[in-house]
Amino acid sequence: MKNDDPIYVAQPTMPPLEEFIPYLEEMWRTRILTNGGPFHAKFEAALCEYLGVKHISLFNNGTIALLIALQALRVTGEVITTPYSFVATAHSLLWNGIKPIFVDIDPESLNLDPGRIEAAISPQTTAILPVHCYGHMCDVDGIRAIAETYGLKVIYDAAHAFGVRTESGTILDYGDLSVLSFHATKVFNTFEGGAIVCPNNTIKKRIDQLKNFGFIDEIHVVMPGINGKMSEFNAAFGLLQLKRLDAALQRREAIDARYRKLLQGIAGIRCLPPGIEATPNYAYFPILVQQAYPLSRDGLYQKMRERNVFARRYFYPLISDFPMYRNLPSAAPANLPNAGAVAETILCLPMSSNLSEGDVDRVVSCIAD
Ligand code: T4K
Repeated sequence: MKNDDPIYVAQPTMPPLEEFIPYLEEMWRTRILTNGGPFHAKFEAALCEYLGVKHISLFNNGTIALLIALQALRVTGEVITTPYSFVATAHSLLWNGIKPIFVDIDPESLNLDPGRIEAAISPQTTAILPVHCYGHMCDVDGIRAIAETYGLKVIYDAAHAFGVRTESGTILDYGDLSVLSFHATKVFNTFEGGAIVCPNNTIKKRIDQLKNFGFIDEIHVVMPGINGKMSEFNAAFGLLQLKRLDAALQRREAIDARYRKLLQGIAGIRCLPPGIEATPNYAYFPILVQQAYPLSRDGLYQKMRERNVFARRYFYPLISDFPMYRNLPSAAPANLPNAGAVAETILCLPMSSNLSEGDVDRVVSCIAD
């Protein structure tokens, strides 16, 4: 990379083009392009094995997967969720005619604070939709305890959490369902894509029907489904991507370590502490720009842009500040002080397996000089 080439917050990991050609040739030969073809079946099986889960249903993106996860569990009424996420999290509720109830985050983990959930539960509450933000594990035990007490479903938005593991196994086993995103900007990408991790075959079957218009065979439609299918192109690409994933994750770990080392001691810059998960995925590298730093967060963001380094303010504004949410009582800033404070100071630095040490040094020099 030339010294002044742009550095973006994310950049997809991709295999050498020539390795994908045989997969394309196979698709040209069979002319099976979608609707659950051979690459789709192989990719589902390979993902189950890689992630250590029993059942998975592939999707065309993470947002449709979220919509269908809520449909699959027949979630209605009110759902407790975090304001500190990508807007798709709450949009999936509105698209299902569900009222989001925003609950504040824990200031350290930046995930939904279980200690505040109980006060937000009403007779209409049917589920909790937490996010493993930046791939950092939620307080899954705290959330489970509340869900069990009140008989609520739990759907984890695990869009950032591909490959994250606890001491005992995958993070994707918590809750009733977990939803993944394979968008280009994610740790693992299939261009666009997503998935729902399901605990058993019964729910997987329902999900598979919901994403295929509600068909159960050629002539019977039993529910108002949607088109959420992943194409053969995306599935084949995913299959190939899995081969290099471990190397990409190792690279991310090294970049994370370099950032932490170089940013240490810069007054007013705070790195987020590592999460509680045993195997992180280093999906993002967020910093908090605090008062002791000579520039505001937005000042630093601008300065970096001028040097062709494109950090991003994930997640500012809060979801609860967008027009379709801000009139909800739970969206009031006074209800969400931790999320509000973090949204004002957060900056996600470039993070991808393609970054060189020189790139990381260039990013840090924008902050340090
Ligand atoms: N839940 C959560 C918690 C999520 O974070 C997301 C998505 C979802 C649900 C929904 O999943 P999907 O339906 O997307 O599968 C990006 C992504 O579009 C979005 O997937 C992601 N979260 C969100 C956090 O970030 P933008 O609008 O910031 O992306 P964009 O296009 O500005 O890309 C950022 C940078 O990445 C670009 O400046 C350059 C680089 N880039 C991007 C693309 C698309 C590339 O190098 N190549 C590319 O193809 O939303």
